[in-house]
Amino acid sequence: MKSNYSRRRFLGLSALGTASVFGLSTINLLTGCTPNDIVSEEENEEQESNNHFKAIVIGTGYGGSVSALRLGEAKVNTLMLEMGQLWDQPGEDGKIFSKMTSPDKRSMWFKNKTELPISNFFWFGIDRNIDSYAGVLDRLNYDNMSVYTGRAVGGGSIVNGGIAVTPSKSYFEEVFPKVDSGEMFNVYFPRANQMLGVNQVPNSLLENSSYYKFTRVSREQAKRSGYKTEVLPNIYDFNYMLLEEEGTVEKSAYDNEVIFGNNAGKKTLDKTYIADALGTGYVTLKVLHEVIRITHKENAGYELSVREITPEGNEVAIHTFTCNHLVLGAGTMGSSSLLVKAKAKGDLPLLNDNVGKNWGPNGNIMTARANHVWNPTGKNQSTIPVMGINDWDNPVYPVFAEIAPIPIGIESWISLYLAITKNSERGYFSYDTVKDEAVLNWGENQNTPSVMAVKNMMDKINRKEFTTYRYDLFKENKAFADDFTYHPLGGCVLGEATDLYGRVKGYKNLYVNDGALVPGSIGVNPFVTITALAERNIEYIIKNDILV
Ligand code: FAE
Repeated sequence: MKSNYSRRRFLGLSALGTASVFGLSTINLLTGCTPNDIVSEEENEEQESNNHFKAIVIGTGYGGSVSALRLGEAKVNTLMLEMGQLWDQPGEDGKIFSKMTSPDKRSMWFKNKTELPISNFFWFGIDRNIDSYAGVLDRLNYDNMSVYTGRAVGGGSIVNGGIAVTPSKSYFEEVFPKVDSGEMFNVYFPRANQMLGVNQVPNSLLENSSYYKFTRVSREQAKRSGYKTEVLPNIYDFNYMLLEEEGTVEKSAYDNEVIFGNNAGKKTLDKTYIADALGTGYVTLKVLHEVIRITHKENAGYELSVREITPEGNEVAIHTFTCNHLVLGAGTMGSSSLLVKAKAKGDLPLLNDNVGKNWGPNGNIMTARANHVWNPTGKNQSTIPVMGINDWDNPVYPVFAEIAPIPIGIESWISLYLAITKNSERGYFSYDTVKDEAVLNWGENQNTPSVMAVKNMMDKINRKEFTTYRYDLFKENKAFADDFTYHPLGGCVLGEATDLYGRVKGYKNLYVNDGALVPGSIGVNPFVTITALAERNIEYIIKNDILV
C-alpha cells in the first residue's frame, strides 16, 4: 500500500511539475493526450467524447481532493475543475509565493489592493496596492461578513495556517448526531490525519525558539488566569522548521509566509491527495476553469458551463462538460453558491429548501491584547500557530482560541488570537438577480454571542495581567473583529440539503463533499473534519452509487 502511494505520488507530482513548466491548463499523467488514452473503454463505457467524464469534481480543496483520489483509485474516469492556478513555478524573484510583508499580484484573487485581516497598525492602513491577477487568497465581501478563502490548486491548503485539529468526540456528536462517531474516530479521522501528514511541534522549538516567544507569552498569561492550553497539531513539516531554526534551509514559516502561500515546509494538498489522485492515471485536472452553471439532463447526467480564463482574467473560452456523477467540492461558499443559483434559475428546480441554509462562521472572532513594554512577544514570529487556549467546556462561554502570530517583522508587544466560539446564529444564501449570483445574508448582531464569549475570556486575562485590548488593528477601531471568518461552514448541510452521505436531495448522482456539509460550527479549525467526512462519504458513494 505504502509503495503504491509513493509511486503514484511521484507520478502525480511529475505530471504537476511538467504541466506547470509548460503552462498547461490540462494536467494528467499523459498531459496532451485525451482521457481516452488513459482509461480503458471497458472501465468507462459511458465516455463518449473528450468532454464527457464518468465523474466530475468541482474544486481542489480538501473535499474535492479526497473525492478525486478515491474516484481515481476506483478507476473512475474523473475530471477535476479548479478556478485557481497551479502554483509550483517561481516568479521573477525566484519565489513561487509572496510574503505577507511584501504582497504583490500573486497574493490575492483579482484585487487592486490587499485586504488583510489586520488592516491597520497604529491606525495607519497597511493594505498595499497590487496588480489584479489570479492570486491565491480571496476575500468575499458581503454585508456584515467577509469570508477568506483559497483560490488555487489545493484550495484552502495553500493559504491556511495548517492547524490540523480533530474535534472532540462529544462536540462532533452534538454537531452530527446521525453520523456514526465510532466509525469516524476509528477509521476516517485517523485516515485523514495520516493522509494529510499531520505532525506536532517539537518541544525544542516550542520552548526555546525566539520565533515561538509569542506563543510562550500567551500560554503563561492564559495559565495565570486559570485557562488550559494545548499543543495544536499542524501539517507544516516541523522537521523542515527545525532546519529553518538551524539556518540551513530557506526560511518560510520563519520568513513571514503563510496566507499568501508558503514557499516551503507546508504539506499542501497538491503534494498529497492531488498528486496521488493524478498518479492513479484516471484523474485529469483543469486549472483556471470556473464552473458557472450546472444543469441536469434527464437520463443523461449533468452538464456544466465552464469559463476558462488567463491568469490576467481574460476569458479564453466557455466550455461544456458533461458527466454521470457530479461532486461539488467547491468549498462552503462555492458549492452553496452554485446550488443556490441553479435552484433560483430553474436549472435544478428539485433542490430542497435547505439548500443555502444553515451557514455559520465557526464562531470566528479575532482579537488582540497589548502587552507591557517589558513583556515583548518577539520581532520574528513563526507564521505557523502551534498552541490554543481550550475553554470549550465552559458552560456559558465556550471558547477555543488559537494563539496566532503577528508576523510583521517588528516587535509589536501584541498577543493575537483567532477564537472559535459556539454561536447558534446562522446565515443563509439568497440569489441576487442584479448581480446574477448567490449572496450571503448575515445580520449585524449575529456575532454578538461570539464577541461576548471571547470578551469574557480576554477580559479575565487582561484583568490579571493589567493589560488592555488593541483598538488600532481592525476596521472601525474594533477590539473584536467580528466581521470576517477564515472558517465558513454550511449552506448544504449533511442530513438537510443532502442525505447522510452528501447525496443531494432531489437529484440522483449529485453530491456535496466539502465544508458546506458542516452546519456552521465544529468547535475547532475545520479542515481535518472536512477531510475525514469527505473520506467517509466518498467511500460510501463509490460503493453504493458508482461501482454498482
Ligand atoms: P476549499 O479548500 O475552500 O476548496 C474549494 C476549492 O474550489 C478552491 O480551490 C476554489 O478555488 C474552488 N472553486 C470554488 N468555486 C469554484 C467553481 N465555481 N469552479 C471551479 N472551482 C471552484 O474547500 N482550517 C484549518 O483547519 N486550520 C487552519 O489553520 C486554517 N487556517 C486558515 C487560514 C486562512 C487564511 C483561511 C482562508 C482558511 C483557513 N482554514 C483553516 C480553513 C480551511 O482552509 C478551510 O476550512 C478548508 O480549506 C475548506 O475546505 P473545502 O474542501 O471545503
